[in-house]
Amino acid sequence: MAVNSAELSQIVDGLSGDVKKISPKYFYDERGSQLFDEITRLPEYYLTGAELAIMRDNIDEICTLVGKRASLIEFGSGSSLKTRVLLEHLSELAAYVPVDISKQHLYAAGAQIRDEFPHIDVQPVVADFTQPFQLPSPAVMPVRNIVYFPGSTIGNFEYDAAIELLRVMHHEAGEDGALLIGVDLQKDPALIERAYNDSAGVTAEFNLNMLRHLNRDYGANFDVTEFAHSANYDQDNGRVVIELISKAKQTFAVGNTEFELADGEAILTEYSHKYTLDGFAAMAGQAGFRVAKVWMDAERLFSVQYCVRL
Ligand code: AVJ
Repeated sequence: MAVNSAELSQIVDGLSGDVKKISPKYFYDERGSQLFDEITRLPEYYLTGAELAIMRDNIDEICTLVGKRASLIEFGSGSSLKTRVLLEHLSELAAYVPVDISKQHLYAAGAQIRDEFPHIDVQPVVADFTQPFQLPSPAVMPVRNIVYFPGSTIGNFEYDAAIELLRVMHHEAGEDGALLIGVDLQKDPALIERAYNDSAGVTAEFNLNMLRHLNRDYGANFDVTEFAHSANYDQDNGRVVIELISKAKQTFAVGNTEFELADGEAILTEYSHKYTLDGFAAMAGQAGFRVAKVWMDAERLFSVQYCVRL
């Protein structure tokens, strides 16, 4: 496979600063996507179960807010159960528009949705959803656009980038549009940390797999056995900090660029932000949204929020 040079320089840049980091997007090769699926089924990973329960328990009210003949625009390729709950219950949907940068992943997921829901007009869009993109024109003219962003994936973005992404959503929602978004909530740090340090070690595998991905597809030479998984909740900043910790002083290369790591030095691979209701509302407000409705599970672990334009 030819190395994508824009991505390669992104990786080298991230490793060249004071704090070494690699974007979480490099978790998701084929094995990484499988491991993430496994994570969503772990007993400690409360997010997926809580969000699915919220969707099921409130689906009638959600459908009433979305209304008839909406176009559902999912940011991400949408192979999840949560999406299926929505598609099963929304009536007279004008179109379902999953948006993802990975064409292969998107088309495979799209074909499966078409199979399961033959009456739905599925219109996949290959695009980097952090930048504005062109929406398709379905046969049925949509009454409104509903942007769907489940999973608390917003948590991967730092404050400014999250607002920027919410602004793209605001733009794609258009005049009478809205945003339906999954948002993980701040809670007992021990509970959060357990979700990212599961006893079966799947999250550790997921984190380490990023190095194998870089070795295979980006000409890196990481010795994976020389790294350890680490995930700590930083309560002051309301985020889980996920890192790969070097077990020794070592060197590695990515393409032609060499790097040094001290014993115990970290490579940051992911932030997973957790929000208060007020904190998320303020952020949404910065992007032109008003939170019109919040649904939560009984334990208030997770939220699904319906945001309309200010
Ligand atoms: C896909 C970004 C929502 O932050 O919980 C899970 C990714 N990383 N375990 C999250 C993840 C480690 C996940 N998101």
